[in-house]
Amino acid sequence: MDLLDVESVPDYVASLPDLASRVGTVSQVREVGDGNLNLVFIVEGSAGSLVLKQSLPYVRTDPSWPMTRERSSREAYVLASHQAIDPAHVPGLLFYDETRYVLAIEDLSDHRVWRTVLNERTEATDDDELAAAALGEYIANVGFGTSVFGVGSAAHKQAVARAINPELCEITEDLVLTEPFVDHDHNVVHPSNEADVAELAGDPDVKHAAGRAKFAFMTRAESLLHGDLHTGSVFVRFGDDPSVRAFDSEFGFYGPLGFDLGMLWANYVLAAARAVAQGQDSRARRLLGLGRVTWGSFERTYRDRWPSRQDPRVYGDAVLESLLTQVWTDAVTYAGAEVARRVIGFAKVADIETLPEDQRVQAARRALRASRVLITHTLHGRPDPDVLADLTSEPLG
Ligand code: SR1
Ligand code: MG
Repeated sequence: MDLLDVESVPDYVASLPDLASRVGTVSQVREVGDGNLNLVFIVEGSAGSLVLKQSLPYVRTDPSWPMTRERSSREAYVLASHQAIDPAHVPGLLFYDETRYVLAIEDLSDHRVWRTVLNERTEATDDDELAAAALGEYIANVGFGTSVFGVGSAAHKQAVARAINPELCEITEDLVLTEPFVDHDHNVVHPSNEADVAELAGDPDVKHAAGRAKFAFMTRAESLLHGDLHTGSVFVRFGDDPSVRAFDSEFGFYGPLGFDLGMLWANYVLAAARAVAQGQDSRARRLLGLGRVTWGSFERTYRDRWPSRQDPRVYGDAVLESLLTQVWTDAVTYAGAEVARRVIGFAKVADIETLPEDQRVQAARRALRASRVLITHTLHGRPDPDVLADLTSEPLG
């Protein structure tokens, strides 16, 4: 096995002239991977620093689960494509080693993972609105820029073929869009939340909406998505020189544009569920309002780009309006599914899991009820733009 470790990283860097000149003499290597899948090393040296990310052939948190290492190639492709369109909102890709599945990425150690920051907070702050707005810009920029509107027919078809990611898409199809709504070994909740899960999974509208969302995910190749855009996939640096970067795009593929928005909204809901459980009601309302902030900047950015679209002959303004309605509708539904799976399924979130037991049960209940509202919301008519306005006001049984 060619896996890197802290001892072998200095020789690896030295063997690659571009990386060696960027780092100089290696002084420190730290393995900092804390996700479900990969090894991540921060490499510091006399001339600078970088990050090496190497895929393992299995799920890091469950080594009995094999996982294709080709996901690194997919991440390199998505990162390079998004970097070409919106370099301000992704880390720089410095190099990709396709034989050892290693990405060399700009070191963003002066940033922090947004989820960690959110979980530490006790007070609302404008910083979170800043991050939410930046991500709306990112989703719109890359969503438009990789679509038929951005690149035209032939280039879009070639890119759809180039970016297929069947194994990781199947994980999302299973973990996000199927398992939370059926009986599955991955589903584990606190006994006090079992009735909440039964309420959600027992609603035929929930299963109907999940099925429609899964079908759209599997068939609608609209834009090159990040594919896993939760708050743990976002680096933030606040203060005088703010910066917001979406990283970890190994789940990227061409799919429905509303998916990335929905993943993000869901994680705002989870952060809000935590805040309510901690008695931070007004902060929770601000967190729920982040959905609208992200949508607002997404819509503004997308509308700004629309005049530059390819083939305006039939892609007129009426198409833009119905497209935006479709994206909103999809996003609300995907948000519902993502909330459910983060509470019920294999990949839970620290927002809920790190709470004391009684708060955890309350937060999970709140989140599952929000999930049901979100996922079924668009089944029977036009989506209500205020669906995310105040899920906190619902009393808990
Ligand atoms: C087996 S991978 C589980 C989850 O981790 C990733 O970050 C994705 O969210 C995936 O669903
Ligand atoms: Mg990840």
